Amino acid sequence: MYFGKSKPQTSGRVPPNQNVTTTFPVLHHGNVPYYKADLSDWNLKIFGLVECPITYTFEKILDFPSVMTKNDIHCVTGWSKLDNGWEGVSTEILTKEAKPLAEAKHVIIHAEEGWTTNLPIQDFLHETSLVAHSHNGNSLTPEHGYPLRLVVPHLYFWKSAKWIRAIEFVKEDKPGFWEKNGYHMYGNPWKEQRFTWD
Ligand SMILES: Nc1nc2c(c(=O)[nH]1)N[C@H]1C(S)=C(S)[C@@H](COP(=O)(O)O)O[C@H]1N2
Ligand SMILES: [Mo]
Repeated sequence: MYFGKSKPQTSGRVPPNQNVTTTFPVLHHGNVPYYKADLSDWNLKIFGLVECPITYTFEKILDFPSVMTKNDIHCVTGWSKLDNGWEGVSTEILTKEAKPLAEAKHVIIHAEEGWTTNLPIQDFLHETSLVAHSHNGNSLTPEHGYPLRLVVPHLYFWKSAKWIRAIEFVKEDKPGFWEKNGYHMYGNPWKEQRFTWD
């Protein structure tokens, strides 16, 4: 039972100054990459402060135990999209074989065209963080990050890099593409950490 609230399913789920959309907007800087059908021109490198740097093919990514999650995403430009179903690999499982060193405190995600974003290691390895190859039961479309994107639902969605190609473990935090352009180094949507000065 609920008492006159028109949207009980969204109450408490939408961060301040966000509007729920049922569409899936496409947002990025740069060009959408296209790959060969067999993805032989794609790989994912894990490097930096790790004991065993490693490069994975897409086939190998699919060999990892798969996770399915459902979550809400919040874009810094003001839209939120609820109940996204993702399938992929947990970030912790993905990077375990590389053995991140104790000095590693931050992660830089490298995407196509040199686009980067930064986040603390505990947010990258958070239990709800994953690299996803599917959204709502379908393979990612090129516009939404095919073949693999990061999904970190507890931070603003710009941290969820599309077209990821490398994960770098580092000691010091370093601003990525949007962060150099004034976006917040952390990006907690519940605290409205949109810009550096927030
Ligand atoms: N490689 C890359 N990933 C990116 C971006 C980008 O410019 N390049 N933009 C981010 C931003 S600002 C948002 S809101 C989301 C949008 O994801 P979508 O286009 O799948 O909705 O992707 C994020 N990931
Ligand atoms: Mo965004």
